[in-house]
Amino acid sequence: MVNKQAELLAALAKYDRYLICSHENPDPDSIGSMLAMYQYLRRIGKKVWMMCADPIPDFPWPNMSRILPFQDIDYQTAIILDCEPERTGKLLPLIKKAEVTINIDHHKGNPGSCTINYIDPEQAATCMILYQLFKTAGIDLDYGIAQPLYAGIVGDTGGFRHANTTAEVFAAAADLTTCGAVPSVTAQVLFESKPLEFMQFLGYALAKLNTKHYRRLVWLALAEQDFAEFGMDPRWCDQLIDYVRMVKGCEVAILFREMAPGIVRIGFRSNSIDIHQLAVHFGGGGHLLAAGAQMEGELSAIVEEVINAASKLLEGEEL
Ligand SMILES: [Mn+2]
Repeated sequence: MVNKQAELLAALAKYDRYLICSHENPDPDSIGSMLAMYQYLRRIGKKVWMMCADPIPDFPWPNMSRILPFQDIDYQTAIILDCEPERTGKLLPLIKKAEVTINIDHHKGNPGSCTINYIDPEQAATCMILYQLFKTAGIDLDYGIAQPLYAGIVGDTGGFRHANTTAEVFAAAADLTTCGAVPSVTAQVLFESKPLEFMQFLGYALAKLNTKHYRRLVWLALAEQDFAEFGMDPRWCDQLIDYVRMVKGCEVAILFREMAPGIVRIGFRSNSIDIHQLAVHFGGGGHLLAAGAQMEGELSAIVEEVINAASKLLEGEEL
């Protein structure tokens, strides 16, 4: 990866006008990697824009207000972080206008279709890749870089709880804390800042938990109407999967969200079983233990189909 880092650092030094973007429905890793890359490029004297297809959460990290909604700009080089270009939503036509495209990601299955591709599925977060890159670059990691990188790592490891939490992750987190990242504030912002309305909706949703195979398979299915009754936007409820997987004995956790009539987004999580193959089977992708897919049709029919496939997986049968 050392040659790859050198190639990447050379590309970041070479051009003048950069567009930094990430996936739809931004999460702490996508936002953290954008902010850190923004700060790095500004520091080496570049003109930089950050853009996101969807509204961003109100994290109190530096430069958050500089993440722009979609607009046409005149730039040279697109940096796509934490996803492949096809997952950037309505930014894709703008990315296609780039002279050069740089892709930095840790998602398994990213085809690496950009001019320069740095895809490392072994890494817990895109922020881990950037951390290593900036260490190689030998720059001073100030608060403006350390805090968003730390937050991205906390986000993608579920607060250092998921299977991707390695000694390397802790070493990076310790170094970033030395550089100014604040663990207590990060945890509070990411995990303990839920609107009251969300907590009340959570109570309603958790009553709908379903299980099979002696609770080894746990799922939650929410219809568009369920979200509407509580004034919830289903796009911001992906975190419900974390509650599904909390059930004791759960090996496969699945969250079904009806985003719009007939459009169902499915999240898969596991601590030990390759649920990536399940997501791929239904046209999605992601990581070995955290993946997703989107299907069209009637919610109950989709739930039945996916739960049947998950059952087969748990019984060791072919999908
Ligand atoms: Mn990520």
